[in-house]
Amino acid sequence: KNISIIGVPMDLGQIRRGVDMGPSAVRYAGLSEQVEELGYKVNDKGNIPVERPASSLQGEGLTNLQAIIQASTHLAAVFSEIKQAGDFPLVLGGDHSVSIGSVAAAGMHDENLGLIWYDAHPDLNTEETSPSGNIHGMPLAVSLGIGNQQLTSIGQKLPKVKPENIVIVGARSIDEGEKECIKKHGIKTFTMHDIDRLGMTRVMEKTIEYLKNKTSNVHLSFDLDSIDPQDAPGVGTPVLGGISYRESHLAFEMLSEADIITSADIVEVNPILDQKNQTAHVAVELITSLFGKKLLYSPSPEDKKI
Ligand code: DIR
Ligand code: MN
Ligand code: MN
Ligand code: MN
Repeated sequence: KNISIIGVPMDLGQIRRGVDMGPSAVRYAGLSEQVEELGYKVNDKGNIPVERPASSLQGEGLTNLQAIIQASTHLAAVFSEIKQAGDFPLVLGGDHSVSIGSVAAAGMHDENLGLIWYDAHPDLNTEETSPSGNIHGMPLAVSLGIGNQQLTSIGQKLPKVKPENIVIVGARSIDEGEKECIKKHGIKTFTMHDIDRLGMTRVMEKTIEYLKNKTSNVHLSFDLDSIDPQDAPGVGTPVLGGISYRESHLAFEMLSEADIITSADIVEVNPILDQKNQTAHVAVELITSLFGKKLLYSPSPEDKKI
């Protein structure tokens, strides 16, 4: 019933500065206070140190590779300690490359880890397919054991998650290599088209049903660019036509009712690109829904797995 927060002030997985201030922005929006209000004990473990290389060699393969390996290895160790203590790890990015470390650690504690990738992008690129060389476009591939070997062997050498235990929700900007990867590995993907057609209720029912019986731990990797830029403008790579704030509330409330999520990342919040910290506020609001906040009666954490 305890939530442990770890900040990862890392902006090395992409080129826009400011996302390293994501952990501060989300804390300032009241994360601990709001989660405590629901009855949880919150333990904020502060930030992981992130070394910034003197020069980031953009255009030379994987940008900032060594620094990202270092931070990810550190994050995986802290995440793992939290899991061992039986607590819920909540990681504050940073760009989405931080999920390399969290999924690596979550996967060490469960060979049948489930993973929900709530994002405008599937993040399934490799050095070969990436249009940018930015590692934040690769963490889901890395978690599957695909791509740079130094990245895929963080934590342990095995893939951290099986393709049949992954669900992508909200995708609408998908590179050619990523399309092939989704097809090749049969990764369950609900694009914006599916959300439009089926509605978020059906999409989440299907997601929960797909994961519930074959996994016991499910990690939620929540990239704020999944949300429509009108509701969440403070992100480095906004994509029009996203999931609305209301749809996301519904989605996270349904995940809470199903009681399947056992760890999460909140990534890509960039306060420099934001309007009055709106994106961090949206992140905090949605996370409280994930932890059981209801408009009328919220269940006590004692009644829940997490
Ligand atoms: C793009 C952008 N697919 C890339 N990826 C982003 O650079 O690989 N992921 N923004 O969140
Ligand atoms: Mn992402
Ligand atoms: Mn994204
Ligand atoms: Mn709500």
